[in-house]
Amino acid sequence: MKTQKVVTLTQFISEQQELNPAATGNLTRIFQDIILAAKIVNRDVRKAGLVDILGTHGTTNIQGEEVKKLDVMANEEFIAALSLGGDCCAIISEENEEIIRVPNSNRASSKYIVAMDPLDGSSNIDVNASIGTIFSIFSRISPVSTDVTLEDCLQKGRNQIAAGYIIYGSSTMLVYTTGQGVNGFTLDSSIGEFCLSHPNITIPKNGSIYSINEGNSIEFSDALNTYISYCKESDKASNRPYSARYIGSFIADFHRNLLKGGIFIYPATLSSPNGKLRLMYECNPLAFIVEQAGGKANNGTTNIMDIIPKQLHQRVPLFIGSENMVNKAEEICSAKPL
Ligand code: P6P
Repeated sequence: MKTQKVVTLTQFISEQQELNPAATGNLTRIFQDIILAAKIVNRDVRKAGLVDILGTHGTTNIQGEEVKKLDVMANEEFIAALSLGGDCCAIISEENEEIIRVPNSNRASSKYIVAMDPLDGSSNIDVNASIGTIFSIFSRISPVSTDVTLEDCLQKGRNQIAAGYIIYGSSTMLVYTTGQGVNGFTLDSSIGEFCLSHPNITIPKNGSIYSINEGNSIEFSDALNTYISYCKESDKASNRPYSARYIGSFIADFHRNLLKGGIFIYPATLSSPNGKLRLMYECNPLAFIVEQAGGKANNGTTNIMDIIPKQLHQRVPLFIGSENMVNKAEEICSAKPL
């Protein structure tokens, strides 16, 4: 019987590094830091169901250790791994208001900045729905011998060197791009390795899934409600009516649509005119991934990765997924009212 060659994420990244003559190994080491933290967070997320046995957050467990909220724990694990690795000079995290400048990182190799949402969708943990970590990596602009500046951090998505996410679902997967396509790796806990399971992921140009919280439709623009009605019309030639799928965990909705085709929308609403999702560490990284997979991401009119950030935790409206579906949504949403 022909044995399938297992390619681990570590091997895959090393091979990618060898193909790039300019590579110095720093990015490879950053990925190793991320992989380590991902395995630790995965271990603790998998125990979340035992919280009544292990104690709820804010208490101490049977070992007398403080039980932390999982998103706090995840944040601490990724910051620790990236700080100890020595190749990251600064971290932007959804859990931290200010830039986390990594001390002693003025070494020549510490040129990378990581923006992350350490555990997105954490409110879904109690109901055992999939959650995820999202990360974006780019190079600092200022010289390594100086302190990292806000300008180093407020770079548009086009400047990303790499982006990825870990989804803690029925299996744990890490999906990433460095601009050479998108590849997915599934954690084999029996050997403690992420193994290549989804090579060269591409998103179908068309899909039949739309993902939006229609509970907020009273606050949507008339044009967006027109698009939602379009999704519900019967037209076999365009696979309509589409199926509504909305888990309330961005990573889970995005990952399903990436593999099957579809559109995810978190739009501007009357109470949240900039939507809910964050540009730097939710929208930009997944826009990079979806575009590398042949899809599209905009704020309704402008490509997400062309938006110049003004604040670290800036929110933007988001339309992301199959190219033709995002284009159709843009066409209907930007049509002049009759
Ligand atoms: P709503 C989770 O809290 C999150 O940040 C995303 O993961 C998810 O897509 C969105 O919020 C859900 O928001 O307003 O529909 O509950």
